[in-house]
Amino acid sequence: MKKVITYGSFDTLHYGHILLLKRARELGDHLTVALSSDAFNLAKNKISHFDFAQREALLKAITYVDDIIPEDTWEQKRNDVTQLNIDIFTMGDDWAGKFDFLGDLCEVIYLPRTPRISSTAIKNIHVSSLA
Ligand code: C2G
Repeated sequence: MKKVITYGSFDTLHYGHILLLKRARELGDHLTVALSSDAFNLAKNKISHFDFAQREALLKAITYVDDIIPEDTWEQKRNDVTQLNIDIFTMGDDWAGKFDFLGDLCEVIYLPRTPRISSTAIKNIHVSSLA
């Protein structure tokens, strides 16, 4: 069984995330998502709109996601890949090159990021414009 892992906050879940998760799952037979904890989001200078439990509940509803673990630190990736017997590490290509150091443990694949959609853009949509 080819195991895939990916990391992120997945705040205000949107189709860019869904496409990423779909493509990640299609790289193998099993996809683990390491979901950023609220504390780690702060370490990334991000305040997520939804807390970990809410973001986790949304991810659990996605057929492409087989397992979810917390992401608490930048440094946990090597241990995760080893402990979970991961074959492929994948991220959107806005991270291209940043995780090549995992290349001795597993395949590292960067997937095309979906343009024009982001959690930040969604959070900036003013309620009035939705009226
Ligand atoms: N993504 C995408 N297209 C978008 C937005 C995001 O493909 N329009 C991808 C990102 O490239 C990332 C994943 O969706 O692979 C999750 O995005 P974020 O939640 O923004 O993750 P990020 O804050 O980049 O956290 O240790 C790694 C970090 O936890 C990554």
